[in-house]
Amino acid sequence: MPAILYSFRRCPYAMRARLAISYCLPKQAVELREVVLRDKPASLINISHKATVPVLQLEEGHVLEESLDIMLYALSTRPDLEQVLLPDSLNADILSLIKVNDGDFKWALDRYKYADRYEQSQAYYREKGELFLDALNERLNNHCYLMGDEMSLADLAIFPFVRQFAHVDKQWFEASQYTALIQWLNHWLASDLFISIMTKYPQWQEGDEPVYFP
Ligand SMILES: N[C@@H](CCC(=O)N[C@@H](CS)C(=O)NCC(=O)O)C(=O)O
Repeated sequence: MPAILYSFRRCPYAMRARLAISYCLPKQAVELREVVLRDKPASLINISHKATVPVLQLEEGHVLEESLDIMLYALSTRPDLEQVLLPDSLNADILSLIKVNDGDFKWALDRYKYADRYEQSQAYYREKGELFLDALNERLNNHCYLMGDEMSLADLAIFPFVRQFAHVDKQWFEASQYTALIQWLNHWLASDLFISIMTKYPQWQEGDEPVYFP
C-alpha cells in the first residue's frame, strides 16, 4: 500500500505539501484522498487527533500531521534536491522565514480575509500582513527567488499563502507597490508544478478506487 495523503485542494498548507511531493517523489507515489473539512473521514480522524490537512500516512504507518514535516520528508527522499532546496548554509534562514509566514503573516491573513469576524478593520489587518509582503518584496528586488538566484523550500512553502492574501482583494494587490512580489507570485501561479497540483478531485469516500498522486 502506498503512502496516503489527506489533502484539500484550496488549503495553502496542503498545497505546499503537494508541491513538495510532486517535486520530489516519483509518479503515483501516494494515494490522494480529497477531504471536505466539514465532513472529515473517520480514517483521517483515527490517525490524526487534530485532523487538519494535510496529513501523510507513510507506508509503515508513521503519520506526519504538519505540512512542513511532509515537505521535509519529501525532500529527505531526494538528497540531490534537498541540497538545492534546503542547503545547509541557508537552512536556518529558510526555516525562520517560513516560521514568520506561518506565524505573524498567517495571523494577519486570516483576519484580513475575514475581518468582519474580528475587532479591527480590514485595513488594519492588511497593514499587518504588509510587513511580511514588504520583506518578501525586498528580497525579490534583486533576485528571482526568496533566498537568491535558486528556488528553495521557502518559495514553495510561502507562495500559496501570498496567493491567498492576493486573492482577498486582487485589484488592491495588483495595483500595490510590491512589483517584484507580484512577478514572483505570477511566475509560480503559471508554473507547470503549481498547475499540476491544482487538479480537482471529488471528495474521497471509504471504498473509493484509489487516486494516485503526483
Ligand atoms: N499547522 C498545520 C495547519 C494545517 C491547517 O490548519 N489546515 C487547515 C485547512 S487550510 C485545516 O485543516 N483546518 C481544520 C479545520 O478546518 O477543521 C500544518 O502546517 O499542516
